[in-house]
Amino acid sequence: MHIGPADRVFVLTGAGISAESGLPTFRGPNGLWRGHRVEEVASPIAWARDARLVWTFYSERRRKHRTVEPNPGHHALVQLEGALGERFFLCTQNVDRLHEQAGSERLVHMHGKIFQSRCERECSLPPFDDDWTLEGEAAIPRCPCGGRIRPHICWFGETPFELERIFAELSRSTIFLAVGTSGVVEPAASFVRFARRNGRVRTFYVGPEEPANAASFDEVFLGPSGEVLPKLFRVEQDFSPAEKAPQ
Ligand code: BJW
Repeated sequence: MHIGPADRVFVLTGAGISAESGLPTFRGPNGLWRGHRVEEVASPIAWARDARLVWTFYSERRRKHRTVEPNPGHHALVQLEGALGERFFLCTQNVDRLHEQAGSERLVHMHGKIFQSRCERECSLPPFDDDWTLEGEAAIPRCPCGGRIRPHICWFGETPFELERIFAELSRSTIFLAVGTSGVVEPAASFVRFARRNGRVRTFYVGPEEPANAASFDEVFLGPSGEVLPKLFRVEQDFSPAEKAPQ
């Protein structure tokens, strides 16, 4: 993929980029959790019905997420950010912290972060860092206002985070790259079509199989992102006059 001096790159990542680090995807062969689809444990309805089940799901994941490390796919995006600076933007649907662990900085988590919690009520308590896990018969912690503490995660039916910034970055991008996402969960699945509205954008997908929205991509690179991404980018640098050799 050629990236020129005037290009701005928007990268959307999904669960697939973390698969090679040992985190299961949602809709793959190991996607069910104790027989539940993600929709059944990641929704306000699930929380209202059985908050302990929801916390059991997120507690298991917190324990697992403490042990995983970034893979070459995450590192390739850090290298690209290093080459492009503010012309690079990364939007992840993932709640893991592997992009940060690899060194990504221009990054937003549109579905939240596994190691953050907040009050279930819209009280004055802001989201906070938290690695509490539900053990045995322990009670779910409560906020000073009396509400129960819940994971700071965007569940089905809730509005994703940072959408204003995401759409602003999409509007000015000239390259849209999606990595390891099945293209079925909205609004992320429509970002590629939104990016295409500016007419001059090139769109790419990386993953082992075609996503549901494959028709919206100019090119699909089939393969695991840890193998494809490190070889994918060819960045043309814009040398300023000061850096050119003296005449
Ligand atoms: C590899 C690989 C390797 C494997 N290398 N790749 C229209 C119709 C019907 C319903 C809706 C609709 N519009 C909106 C909705 C509702 C809903 C929705 O989309 N439902 C669909 C399922 C139909 N959306 C919402 O409710 C969202 N909110 C919303 O729309 O608010 C309204 C609004 C919109 C815009 C503005 C204002 C308001 C919220 C969605 C919340 C999603 N939450 C979850 C769980 C919480 C996070 C967590 O606990 O971790 O987020 S669901 C789950 O899916 C998780 C993921 O981030 C998300 C996406 O999954 P992803 O990443 O695509 O994973 P998989 O497993 O599906 O795919 C993995 C891919 O990796 C596969 O393709 C593999 O091939 C690939 N892969 N190995 C590279 N080595």
